[in-house]
Formats: sequence, C-alpha cells, structure tokens
Amino acid sequence: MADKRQVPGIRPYSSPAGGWGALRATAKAVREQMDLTEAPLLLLRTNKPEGFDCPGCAWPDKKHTSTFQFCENGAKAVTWEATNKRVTPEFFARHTVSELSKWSDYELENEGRLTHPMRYDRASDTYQPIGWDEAFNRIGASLRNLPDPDMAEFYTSGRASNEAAFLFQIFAREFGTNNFPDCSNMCHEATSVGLPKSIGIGKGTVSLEDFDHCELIIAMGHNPGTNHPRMMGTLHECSRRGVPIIVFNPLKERALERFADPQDPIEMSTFGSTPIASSYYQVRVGGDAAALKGIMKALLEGADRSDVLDLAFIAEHTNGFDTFTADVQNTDWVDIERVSGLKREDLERVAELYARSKATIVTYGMGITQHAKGTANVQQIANLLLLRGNFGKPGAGICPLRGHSNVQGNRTVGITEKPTPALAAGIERAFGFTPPLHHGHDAVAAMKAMVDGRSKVLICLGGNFAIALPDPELCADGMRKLDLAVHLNTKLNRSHLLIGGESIILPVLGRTEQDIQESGPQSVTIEDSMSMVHASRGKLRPASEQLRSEIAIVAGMAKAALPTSKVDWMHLVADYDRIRDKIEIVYPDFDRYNERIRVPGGFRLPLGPTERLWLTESGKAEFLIFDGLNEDDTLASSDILALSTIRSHDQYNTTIYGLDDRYRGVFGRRDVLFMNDEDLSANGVEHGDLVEIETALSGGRTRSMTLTAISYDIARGSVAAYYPEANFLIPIDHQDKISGTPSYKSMPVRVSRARL
Ligand SMILES: Nc1nc2c(c(=O)[nH]1)N[C@H]1C(S)=C(S)[C@@H](COP(=O)(O)OP(=O)(O)OC[C@H]3O[C@@H](n4cnc5c(=O)[nH]c(N)nc54)[C@H](O)[C@@H]3O)O[C@H]1N2
Ligand SMILES: Nc1nc2c(c(=O)[nH]1)N[C@H]1C(S)=C(S)[C@@H](COP(=O)(O)OP(=O)(O)OC[C@H]3O[C@@H](n4cnc5c(=O)[nH]c(N)nc54)[C@H](O)[C@@H]3O)O[C@H]1N2
Ligand SMILES: [Mo]
Repeated sequence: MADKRQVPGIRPYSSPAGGWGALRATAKAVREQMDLTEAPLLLLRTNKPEGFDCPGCAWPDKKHTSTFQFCENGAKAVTWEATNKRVTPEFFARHTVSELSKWSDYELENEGRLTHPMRYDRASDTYQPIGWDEAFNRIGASLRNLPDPDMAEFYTSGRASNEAAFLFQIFAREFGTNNFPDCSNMCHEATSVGLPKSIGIGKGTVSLEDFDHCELIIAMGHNPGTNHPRMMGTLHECSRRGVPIIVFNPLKERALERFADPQDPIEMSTFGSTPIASSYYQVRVGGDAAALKGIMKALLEGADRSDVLDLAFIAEHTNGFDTFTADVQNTDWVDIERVSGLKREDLERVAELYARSKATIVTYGMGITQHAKGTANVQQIANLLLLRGNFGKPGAGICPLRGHSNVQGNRTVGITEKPTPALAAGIERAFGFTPPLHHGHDAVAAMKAMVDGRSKVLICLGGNFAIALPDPELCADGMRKLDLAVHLNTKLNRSHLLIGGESIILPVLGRTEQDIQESGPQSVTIEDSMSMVHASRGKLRPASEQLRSEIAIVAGMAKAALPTSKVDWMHLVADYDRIRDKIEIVYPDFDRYNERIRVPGGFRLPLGPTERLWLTESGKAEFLIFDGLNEDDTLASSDILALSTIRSHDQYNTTIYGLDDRYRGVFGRRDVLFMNDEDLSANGVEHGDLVEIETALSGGRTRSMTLTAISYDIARGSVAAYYPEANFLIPIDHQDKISGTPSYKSMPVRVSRARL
C-alpha cells in the first residue's frame, strides 16, 4: 500500500472468499429482511425440483435436482424479494416524489415490496392507488392514441419468465412494433450478435458436466465469487481435480484467488481454503483482445503446427483460417504487450498450457462484452477455441456467464428488436396475425428516441431502465418527455421517480411466490446459462393480495390496448400450459414442452456446435478478424486511464443490498475509485485523497465526478468504480457499434486531486 494512512471504511480483507464470512453475511441478510422462522424453509426450496428457481444468477444446478447449494448472494436475492417490509399506499401518501428523489437507491429498494397499483398524481406530487382495470384502460388508451405503434417502447429485464416474456413480445408485435429495448442490450449482446457469426449460435456451448471433463479453464472478465456464486462450487471442484485455471482480470478478486466452500465440512472446520487461479494475469482494462491475439500468435509461432493446432478440425469445420493467421502474425508483440499490459513470456506460457490441454473451456463475463469492441472480443475467444477444435467434444467449449437468471430464455422466446422471418412465420402459425418485420429499437436506441420525442410510451417488464443505462441526466430527460411510463416491478426504484406525463407502477408477484390462476397453482419456466429449460414454482404467500403475475398483467394491458386482438389473452392466463403450447408452435425446439418440463431438471435446447453443426451462412465455423488491438486510441495516451464500472459484493445491478464490498476491503461506502499505486503517484494523488475523474473523449461535453481514490491491486493504467454511480461519466453513445452494448468497461478518463 502506498502509505499507511487510515481511510474510513477501507480495510484489507485477508480471508478467503466464502467460508465463515459468507455464512455470517447470509445470517445478516436473513435477519434484516425476513421472519426468521420462514427463511430456512424458503432457502431450502431454492432450485429444488418442486421449488422455485433462484433469481440470483443463471448458473445451472446439477440436473436441477440437487439440494440447494449454499450461496450467500443467492440467499440475499431470495430474502430481498421475500422481505417482510412493504411499500404501501400509506407510504406513498407520506412521501412526495420530490422527497423520494433525494433518497439513495439503497434506501428506495430497502423500503420493501410494492403492494398496490399506483398512479402518479401531479397535484399532490405523490403516487396514489389505482384499480387494476382503470390502470389497464389508461394504458390501453394511451397506446391506441399513438399516431404510430413505433412510438412505444417495450423494455424487458431478464428476470421475467419465458411465459411472461413470450406474451410481452406477442402483445408488442400485435400492437405493431419491434421496439424491444432489453437488459441484454447492456449485457451479453456482444455474445448474442458475435457468436452466431462465428459458431452459428449466440449462446454458450458447455454443460455443467463438461466441467467434470475439462483439462483447462480460462476465466476472463468475470467475478463469480460475487456474481455467479454457485459457479464457485464448480471451480473449487476443478481446482481440486488439478485443472489449471488461468484468470485474466485487471483487479485481484479474492474469490478467484482462494475460496473456502461453505459446504465442505473439513475446509470450514479447519479454516482452510482452496486456491482457484493457477495463474492470475492482471490484463489492462480493454486489453483482452490483445492478450488473446498474443496467445494465438504464440500458438501459431510454435515449431510444429500439427502438434498444437487441430488441423483436421480446422480443415473440416472452419472458414477463414488463412486470413485470420495472417492478421495475427502481422500483429506486433510490442503492441500486444502495450495494450494488454502483459508480458510476452506470460502469454507464451498460457499458449503452452493451452496447447497441452485436450479439452478447454473459456468462461467470460462483462469484462469482455461491455467494451466498444465487445463483439470482436467475444469472437477472439471463439477463434482461440476453434484453433484446437474445442467445440463438440466433452470438456470443451465457450461459456458466457449470463446475467439475469432468465435473460437467455427471454431472447429465446422472442425478445428481439430484429425478428427473423422464422419468428414471424411462427407467430402467424400460432396466432393468425402477421407481425411487423422492420427492425425496432434496442436499449440505447429506445432512450435516444425518448429524448428526441420520437417515442412517447414506455412499458417496463421489470428492471430499472433509466438507471441501468449510461448517462443518467440524459435518461432522466428521456423519461420526463414520455406521455406514459408503466413499471411492472417488485420494488420501488429511481426509474419510477422520473415522471413525464403519466406514470403507473404495477406490483408483480416475485418468483418465490404462489401464482394461482383459474386452473390452479402455476409454474413458469426459465432457461439457464447452459440452455437447460426447467420449471419454477413459488410457494410463499404473496406479499400483498393485490399482486398479479407478470403474465396476467401483460395480458390485461394487451386486452385493453387491442380490442380486436387475435389472441385470447384470458384463456392463456387461466393455464400457463396453454402459453407453453403456443411457444412450442412458434419455436419447434420446444417440442413436447409441457411434458418435458415436468421431468425434474427439465430439458436442454439444441445447440448446434455441440454436434459440430454450424448454422452460419457458410455452414462452417468462421475465424473472424479483430481489426487492430485497442478500442480507443485515446487510451494509449499516457495521462489517460481506462475506467471500468463494476458490481460490489452487496448489490444486484441497480439494487443495492448494502454498502459493503467485503472481498475488496470496502465497508460502509461506495464512493471509491480503485487505483494502482503507481498510477496514484503518477497523478499526484495519495490513498484516501478525493479525486476528480473527468471523461477524456474527444468531442462531446466534459463529465466529471468526485470519488475517494484508494490503493488497490489493479492493473497499471486501469481504474474501477461502482456501477450505477459511475454511469454519470459514460456518454450514451460510447458503445460497441456492432452490438450496441454500452462501453461500460472502458471509459477513457483523467484523474486529478480534487480542488477543495
Ligand atoms: N450478486 C449479484 N449477482 C449478479 C449480478 C449482480 O449485480 N449481483 N448481476 C447479474 C448480471 S445482470 C450480470 S451481467 C452478471 C455480471 O457478472 P460479472 O461479469 O462478473 O460482472 P461485473 O461486476 O460487471 O464484473 C466483471 C469483472 O470483470 C472485471 N473486468 C473489468 N474490466 C475488465 C476488462 O477490461 N477485462 C477483463 N478481463 N476483466 C475486466 C472486473 O474486475 C470484474 O471482476 O452477474 C449477474 N449476477
Ligand atoms: N455502468 C454500468 N452499467 C450497467 C452495467 C455495468 O456493468 N456497468 N451492467 C448492465 C447490465 S449487465 C444489466 S443486465 C443492466 C441491468 O438492468 P435492469 O435489469 O433494468 O436492472 P435491475 O437493477 O436488475 O432491476 C432492478 C429492479 O427489478 C425489479 N425486479 C426484481 N425482481 C423482479 C421480478 O421478478 N419481476 C419484475 N417485474 N421486476 C423485478 C425491482 O423492482 C428492481 O428495482 O444494467 C446494465 N448497466
Ligand atoms: Mo447483465
């Protein structure tokens, strides 16, 4: 550490991740949100065949039949939803929207579950109760009054079930638009757009069983100890089996260094732990493509190609090998080292281990996708795997770590602004209407249309759209220009407080709660990161008698908006099996859907690459070239640092559970900038100083914010701050032009001591 100065709330954390600290944190989460007699039973029902699917992450469970794997952040997600706290009409009567706007995100959500449909009343500046039918009628009327259906935006956050997301897109398409801004546009769009071009499908190709057979794992740009905690069990097992785990991450993340499995009685009783990363490379923020090119260059420079490359696979299954190798060979080591921040010897060492492994899995997260060249990053990972035929054999493949627990399923069942002719034909078959084919808006395009006044109605199936996007000032402006915003949510959040003409909050049942319709209790279905589709059934009594399921609310709005609809909405709501029958008509991959989800564990959707079938234009997997190395030339300038925005251990996206980030040694605060010691001194700053962080893009207005700089083990030239606060620094069009993903993880900035 640069000096010994004491900085409030900053204390190095020396224990492994997991272990007793995790058990203590779980007990605290339960104590603060729930009735202690209910919690243990509830947690036991998580991810059980007859129980509900954990809303925490999209990592699968072994056959989904195992007992609940203990997971601190899963428990936080569950208890946060199953909390005893309530946001009632009385609460809204006591607090004006102007007053609530001054509360923090943590304070807003910590008030608890929404209990009644509410509508904003301008005269009193408060939300007031409204009946469900009146709410639907108002929404229907607003939609019908629009001169053009493309003036409405239909946002989805990836917690929605397959059934809810499917009906939502049918509603929007029958209404006449393909405007589907989606949380995936801010998350794994680079995967959804990049992988189909390279391997013919925009999803991961590994199954959980593959981790039992792999010989090497390369983990890039994700932080599983916090964001995919159940993955830690898998990594722990692999490490114990002697599988090398090579990590590329600018920050030292404790869970990637060592982990104590709370389910392991010996590790727990002896305070032991297991190392996770066998080597840990602190790549510079935005330097992954350079690192990957370095590894591939080393591989191609190897003495005998037939030893290190799978030439038979390349010849039979791929296209573009020669142009690709020429590009890699033409890339200089000097540039690779400068941009990646890593040494040639290190990358050659990775190439050596890779060449030795008969089955390799590359896992990756937001550290790869949320960049101006996110799509190209993803495609470089696919190239690396193609070189040794690491698709379609046990223990090998690509493993994007999905975000929300059903974000992948939402895309599968039609949440896309670019519908294919096959989707349109499917909808025609199932419902007898022709949906529009012209492309609609993704998340950034939707917000821009709102700001320009081209879109006037926004309906949000979950999420916190205006806070998740970059540039909160611009987003607030966009929200305030709307005629109507509708929010289907479980909890109060800041998007509800950004009001234009009319604003309606519709409280929904959460995944833990019983959903009873005309035909009895209902299950919904979810697709995990590994394309397994399974049922989820809530058991808790709903947080309020007024709550309705997302499915029933979507149907209620649709019925009111589309008086001559071809869809019998209420018939579908009465029994969700009927919705699944319709999904099966639109998507033949869901063959015998209702039958197969009744088998514990569910079923796996087909994945071409696992059988070496490539649904690309050429019918082969494609080697795709990354043009250049760095996404942003400004990052090459010496006084400029690359800012990455990251999640703390106590948050779920814009939901802030608490103010600690235990594994990174930050307690009770979030206003920090993680900096390397050498960057601190190069910028004339000391550990604990207030600093001004200023955007360093050419053109556009300057944005700046003040944080406390803290010394951290992070790659030189890279700094990190928490999301969503740091969204203030990111212009909305600083994005990957191919996938539209905002470049949340590489923002050029200058840092200087704040003038007090
Ligand atoms: N508890 C909890 N679980 C979650 C979520 C949550 O907020 N809380 N969010 C859910 C969602 S929607 C998502 S998308 C996932 C997110 O899961 P992650 O992808 O793990 O999310 P991030 O915290 O954004 O961080 C990514 C990691 O990338 C590293 N990183 C930053 N920049 C770079 C870079 O340029 N290169 C490399 N190689 N690494 C980099 C950071 O140091 C950090 O360790 O988790 C899901 N699960
Ligand atoms: N700077 C920066 N910005 C980012 C990111 C980043 O890494 N850095 N990550 C991006 C990513 S990966 C994502 S996915 C987006 C997240 O964007 P969103 O998905 O829009 O945001 P969340 O914070 O997950 O949404 C929280 C709200 O969801 C509601 N909710 C919770 N459960 C349910 C439910 O079961 N049903 C319904 N209807 N509502 C529910 C609650 O009311 C809560 O207030 O943010 C993106 N923004
Ligand atoms: Mo995400």
